[in-house]
Amino acid sequence: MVDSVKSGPLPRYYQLREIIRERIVSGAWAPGSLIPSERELCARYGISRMTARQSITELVNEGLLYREQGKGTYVGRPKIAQQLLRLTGFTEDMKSRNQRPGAKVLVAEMWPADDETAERLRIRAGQPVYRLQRLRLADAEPLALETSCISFIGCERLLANDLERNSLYHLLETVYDVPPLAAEQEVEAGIAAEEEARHLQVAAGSPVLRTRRLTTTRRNQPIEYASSVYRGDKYRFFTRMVRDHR
Ligand code: 16G
Repeated sequence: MVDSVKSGPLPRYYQLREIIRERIVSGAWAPGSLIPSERELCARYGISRMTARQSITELVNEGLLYREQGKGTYVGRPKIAQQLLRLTGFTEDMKSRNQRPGAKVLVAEMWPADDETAERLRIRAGQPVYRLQRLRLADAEPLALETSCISFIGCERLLANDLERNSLYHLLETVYDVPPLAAEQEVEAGIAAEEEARHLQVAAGSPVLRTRRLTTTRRNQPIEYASSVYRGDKYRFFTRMVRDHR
């Protein structure tokens, strides 16, 4: 392991950056731990403050480190990658990561669909849909706020289900015979509004990822239109693309 910064063809900031990266990747510096201050790094490696700052800034930009005002610089936690290859629900995603899925129901009601929801679900505006808003947790930590509008004949029976302890997708599949089979999803960047921030336990204005998902069942029939807000510091979306043969 290289542990000193030398003069030579490699810029000093680059050498220090790679030393720090190695500490993180090898696990010597654990996620969430405080790293040495710029001053300590300068003394330890005989480099200037500017050089130390540049190395840290680059790793902050990569997401490997994060700064906390007035406290210092910490090792980042790896983000949760939601794959966009198979249609899965939150419970399934968390179980496959060996994390404990959780939900807090904020709203569960029959709600007259607004124009956008009605259009996506191919129903008339004002027609009642089952509307569920949940705070989703992984190992008791808040990760996302999800609002799902569900529409199928008899969807009001969902009012009797406990959606804190049950997976919505599992119920749709096993109890209601409207299995989620496919979905279209879009993701965009945003910032947390005050109430969203309060639920997600981040500062208002923090970066979030906003998603919209239209889920269909057999015969391409729409059953769910969901809009969700994911913590930008916890989530990334992952997809895989293959180029057409031409
Ligand atoms: C996912 C879906 C959400 C769905 C939920 C079901 C997105 C953007 N959202 O989080 O639409 O309602 O899973 O989860 O991915 P459950 O089966 O655990 O209740």
